Amino acid sequence: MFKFDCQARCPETQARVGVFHTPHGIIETPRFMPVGTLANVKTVTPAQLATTGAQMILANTYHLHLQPGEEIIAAAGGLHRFMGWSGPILTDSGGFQVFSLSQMRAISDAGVLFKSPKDGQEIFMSPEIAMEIQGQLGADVIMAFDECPPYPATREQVQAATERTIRWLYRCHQAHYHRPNSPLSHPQALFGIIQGGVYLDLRRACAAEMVKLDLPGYAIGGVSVGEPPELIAGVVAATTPLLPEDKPRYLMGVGTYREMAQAIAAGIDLFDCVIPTRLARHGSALVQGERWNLKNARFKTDFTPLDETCTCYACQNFSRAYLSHLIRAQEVLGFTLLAIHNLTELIRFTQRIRTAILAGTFTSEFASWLKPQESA
Ligand code: PRF
Ligand code: ZN
Repeated sequence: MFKFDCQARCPETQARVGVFHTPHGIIETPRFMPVGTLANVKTVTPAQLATTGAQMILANTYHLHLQPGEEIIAAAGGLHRFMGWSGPILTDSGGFQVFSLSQMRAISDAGVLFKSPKDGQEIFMSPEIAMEIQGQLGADVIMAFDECPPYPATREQVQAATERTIRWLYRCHQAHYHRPNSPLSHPQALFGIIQGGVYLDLRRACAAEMVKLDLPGYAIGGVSVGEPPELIAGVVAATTPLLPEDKPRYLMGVGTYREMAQAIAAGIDLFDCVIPTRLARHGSALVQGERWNLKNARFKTDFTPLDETCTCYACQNFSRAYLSHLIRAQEVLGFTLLAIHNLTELIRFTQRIRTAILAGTFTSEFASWLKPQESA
C-alpha cells in the first residue's frame, strides 16, 4: 500500500511520471487535485467530478472539525461514504487554515488555541488532535500538523516556525503510528510538510530532518502565501533533491500553469488549489492558459464552445453565449459548468505534461511555461 512507482524521468529536468497507490485507487502523477474543503467540491457532484479526470481530491480537517464535526463523518462510515466519493482522498491537517482563517488566541509547542469563526467558541488544536480528527475522517492521505509562517517574516520567525513544525511532525508520527485501535478498515499515509519560507538553507535543513522518519510522502508547504511567484520554483528546486525518489511529493496550494510546470520540472508530483472552482464561482473560465470573464460583452452572441479542444461536458454541449447568459443570470448551472470546465482544464494541463515527459518532449513542448514570466 502507498507504493509510488516512478515510470519515467525527464532527461533534462527533475520531472518524473509516477503512479501512487492508495487504498481507494491510484493517482497517475503529475496531477492536479481538486479541493473539496467541506466534503464537497463546490457546485460539482462526485459523478461530474469523475469526468474531469480527478483522481485524488482534498478535504479540510479544520473546516470539517468545525462543521459537521468528525464524529458525524465517522458515524457515516468515513469521508468516502459520507460524501459519495470512492476515489482517493487527502485531508489537510488544519495547520494552515488555523493560521489563515481564524482569530488566534495563543500558539505554543502544545498547540494552537483559536476562536471558531462560526460561533466564537474557543478551540484547541495540536498535532495529536489533528491526527485523531484525521483518523476519524478516514482519508487515504493525512497531513502533519504544521505552522505555516506568513510572508514576509523574519528569518528568526521562519526558523522558529520550521523547528516547531519538525517537533510537531515527530508527535504526529508518534500519535498516528501508535494509535491504539483505529476503526478504519484501511491504512492512512502520513505526509510531512516542509516549511522554511523563502530561506533555502532552512528548507534544506527541514527536509533533511523530516526524511529521517521515512514517511510515505512529503509536501512542501509555506509557498504561495503572498511571496512573488518567481520565488516558488527556487524553493522547490532547493528542497526536492533532499527527498527520496520513491515517495510522492506534493506542493500545497499551488495551481497556476507556470508554477505547476516549473515545480514539475523540479520534481513535484501533486498539486492542489482552489483557483479553478473559485474562478468558476466568479464567472471566469480558464481557457488555454488565460482567464476569461464570461460576463464580457464579446461572449453574448458567441455560439462556439468555450474551448473547442476541451473534452469536458461544458465544452461538448454548450456555447460561450449560453454560459455567459447563465453567469449573468447568476444561475447555479453556470457555476457548475464552469467548475467542470476549469477542473478539467487544469487536470488536463498536468496530464499533458505527464504525456510529454513519457514522450521525451516536456522541455520543448512546455518551453513557454518553463521560462520566467515575461514582464508586461
Ligand atoms: N500547510 C498546510 N496546508 C497548506 C499550506 C501549508 O503550508 C499551504 C501553503 N501554500 C496551503 N495549504 N498544512
Ligand atoms: Zn471544457
